[in-house]
Amino acid sequence: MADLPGQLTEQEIRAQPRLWADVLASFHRHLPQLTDLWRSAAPDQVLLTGCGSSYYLALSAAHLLQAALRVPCRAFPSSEVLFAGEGMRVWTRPPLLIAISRSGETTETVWALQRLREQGATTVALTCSEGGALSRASDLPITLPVEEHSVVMTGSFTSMLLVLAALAAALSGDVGAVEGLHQAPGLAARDLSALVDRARAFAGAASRPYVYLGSGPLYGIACEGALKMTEMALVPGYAYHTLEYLHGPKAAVSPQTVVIGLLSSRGSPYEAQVLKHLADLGAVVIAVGAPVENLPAVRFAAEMGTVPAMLLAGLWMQLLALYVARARGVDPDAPRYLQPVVTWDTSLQIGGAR
Ligand code: F1P
Repeated sequence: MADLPGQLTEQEIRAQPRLWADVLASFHRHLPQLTDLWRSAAPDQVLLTGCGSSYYLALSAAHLLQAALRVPCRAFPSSEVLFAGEGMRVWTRPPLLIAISRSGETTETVWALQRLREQGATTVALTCSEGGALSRASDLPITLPVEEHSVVMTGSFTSMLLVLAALAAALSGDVGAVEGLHQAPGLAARDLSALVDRARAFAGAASRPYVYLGSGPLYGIACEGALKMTEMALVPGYAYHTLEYLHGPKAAVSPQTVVIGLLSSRGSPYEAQVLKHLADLGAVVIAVGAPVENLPAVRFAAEMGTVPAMLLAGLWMQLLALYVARARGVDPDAPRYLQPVVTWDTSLQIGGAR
C-alpha cells in the first residue's frame, strides 16, 4: 500500500496510551526531587512558560496547578517573559518557574528561564530531550522518556501536561487524583479505535474555518487543537473561551464553519447552549466529552472534566487534523514552513529596560 501522508505522525499519535504509562513511571522517579524543591523554595506563586504547543499546555497546566495548590499560577508565552524585562518582577517571594519545551532548545524559552532565574526565581525545566540548553540553565531539569520525531507536537504535548497534572495532585497530597491519572493509559487504549473512527467520520477536505471552544483548563487544549489543524492540515483553526465566542466572533459563523466544543464539568449547561445556538446558526457543531442533544458527539471512557478526558480530547483533535490533512492531500510529516525547533540569533539584544 502506498505510504499514506503523515504515517510517522499517526504512529506517534497512536502510541500515546503506552507513552502515558511510561511518562507516569518517570514522574514518580522525579517526584522526590520536585517535592524537595517545592518545600525548600516554598513559592507563593508559580509561573509557567513555553512556546506554541508548549505554551498551550502551560495554559492548561496553570489551571490545574492553581486549583490544586491554591497559589496563583500563570502561563506566559516565553517571548512575553522576555519583553516584560523588570515588569515580571512583581513578587515578594521569588516564584517557581516551570519552563516547558519538548526540544529543550527553543531560544525564547531558554532566555526566559535565564532571565527569571537571574531575577531570583527557582526554575524547573520540563523537556523531552536530555541535557539541552534549557535543562542546563535550570535549577532542576525534568526529562521525560518521550522520543518524538514528528515536527508537530503530539504525545509530547499530552505527556508533559499529564506530568504537570500529576505534580499538582502529588504536591497537594491528593492521592485519589494521582490514582485517577494512572487510569489514563488504559482509558486511552480502550478508546483509541473509536476515536480514530470518530475523527475519520468528521474529517473532510474542504478548507473550512475550524473553531475550537473550551473553558478553564480546556482553553489550552482548544488552542492546541486549533494549532494542530493549522500545522498539520493547513486549515485555519481558531480557539476561544467558549462563552467568549458569543461576544463578537460568532458573527463569522456560516454553514462552512466547523465548531469543536469541548465540554467542561463546571460550565457544561452554558456551553451546551452555546453549541446548540451555533448549530441553529448553521455551523457544523461537534460536542466533545459529553452529549449535547441533537448534536454529533465524541465521547470518552474518561469522565467529563477529568484530566484523562482532557488528554483524550487533545488526542482526538490530533487525529481529526491528521485525517483532514489526508483528505486534503497534505503531509503532516512535512508541515509547510515549520521546523521542530525555533531558534534565534543570540546576538540580538532585547530592547528597552531590562
Ligand atoms: C515549541 C514549538 C512547537 C511547535 C513547533 C516548533 O517547541 O514551537 O510548539 O509546534 O513544533 O516548536 P519546544 O520548545 O516545545 O521544543
